[in-house]
Amino acid sequence: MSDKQSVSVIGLGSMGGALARAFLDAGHPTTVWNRTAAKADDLVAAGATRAATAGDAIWASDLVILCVLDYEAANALLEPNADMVKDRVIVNLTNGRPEQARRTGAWVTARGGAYLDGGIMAVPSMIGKPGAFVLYSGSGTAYERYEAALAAMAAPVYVGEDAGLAALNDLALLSAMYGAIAGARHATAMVGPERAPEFTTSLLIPWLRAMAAVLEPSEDEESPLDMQAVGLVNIAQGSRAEGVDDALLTHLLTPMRDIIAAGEGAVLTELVKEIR
Ligand code: FVH
Repeated sequence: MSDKQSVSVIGLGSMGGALARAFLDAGHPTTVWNRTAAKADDLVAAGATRAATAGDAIWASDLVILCVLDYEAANALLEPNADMVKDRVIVNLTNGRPEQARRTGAWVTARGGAYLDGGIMAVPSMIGKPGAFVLYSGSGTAYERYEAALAAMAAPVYVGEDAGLAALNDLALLSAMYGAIAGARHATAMVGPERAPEFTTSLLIPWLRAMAAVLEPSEDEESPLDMQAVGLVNIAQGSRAEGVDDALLTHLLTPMRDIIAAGEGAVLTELVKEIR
């Protein structure tokens, strides 16, 4: 008999499978269910209990983790099982928008359950390891009760009672990630495929790590916008010279122009004309 809380994991894709494995590894009695049943086989061989239906999985544990493709799938799994949700803590780690989280949260709460929405800030191979974290929002009482169990997956970070807050923060962080990755891909395209691997390891990764520090709020203006505009134009023109599309950068000139229009607009307007 384990003294760890029982948990059910519904959805055993790349991420859900990793989450279920982390609970098993941490010693939690774990019940699993997936639409395509075969995806549960390895977990069952490792000690998980297979539920015959999603409803059985919800019924099996007080703590229920839901991790499927989208909210349409998540809601379609919950709604036919409305009677099972009472007294359960539903932790929905499916990616979605704040209003979707609030709607599903209200639905669960209206049926006597507690709801936590989550945003997983990790890829499956990071689950159960340092560096991974999951944002949670919704019932503070449920969060406090299950915080230790949730830590089996990744470091838990609670962002507030409004169920939509985890999704909001998740989408904002993902936006930063996609912007950074797009910029990094642009950079490797500029140096070309031959130099890209060495460039990535010895220059790009250390540079991005170091530059994360400039995101810290600061009163100092070390890098005036006008100077940055000149730099951006040079990057865009340098990209073109290497045969790399510059659209990723030129669209940044428009908000920059708007921001400095009052003071140093004249210089920037000329630069923007030059690049367009
Ligand atoms: N993998 C990642 O890198 C990211 C990291 C951050 C968080 N995301 C989100 O996690 C959710 C699940 O993603 P996933 O990686 O597990 O995705 P898949 O491997 O494609 O598995 C999808 C699971 O969803 C099940 N499913 C889809 N539609 C339905 C449905 N109508 N009814 C029941 N289940 C459904 C699917 O079942 P099956 O195809 O195996 O039968 C998988 O279990 C997602 O929100 C990411 O944004 C992952």
